[in-house]
Amino acid sequence: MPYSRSLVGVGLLSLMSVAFLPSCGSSYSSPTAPSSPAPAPGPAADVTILILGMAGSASFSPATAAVKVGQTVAWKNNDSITHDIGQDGGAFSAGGIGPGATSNAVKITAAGSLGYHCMIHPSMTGSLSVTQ
Ligand SMILES: [Cu+2]
Repeated sequence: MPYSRSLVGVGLLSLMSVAFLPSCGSSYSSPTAPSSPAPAPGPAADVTILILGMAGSASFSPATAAVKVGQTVAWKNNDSITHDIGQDGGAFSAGGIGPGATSNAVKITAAGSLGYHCMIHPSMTGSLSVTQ
């Protein structure tokens, strides 16, 4: 006498606690971005030379820049890679200049023709024609 008995419906009433707690992050208080003034660009140099790319003696504009003793010179890198400007004799260095950046202003203290080049790409050459 088969007597099958199906126990159906032992409902496990999982009482899901449906607590709609108001999410406490509803206030969009963006972190107060202190609108700090943009970092002051360094003092503008008297003469700014553009770095155009690795083009030998045409890497800089102007290729020969006229400078007076006591003036400052900076290089603005219009290329897409970093350059590092140094005087041929090591008298000055503008340091590494990232793409789009402008070097620190370098003060020129002696008259004459000062050749410089890129320390990374020595084929990039330029010069300063420094007069009193
Ligand atoms: Cu370079």
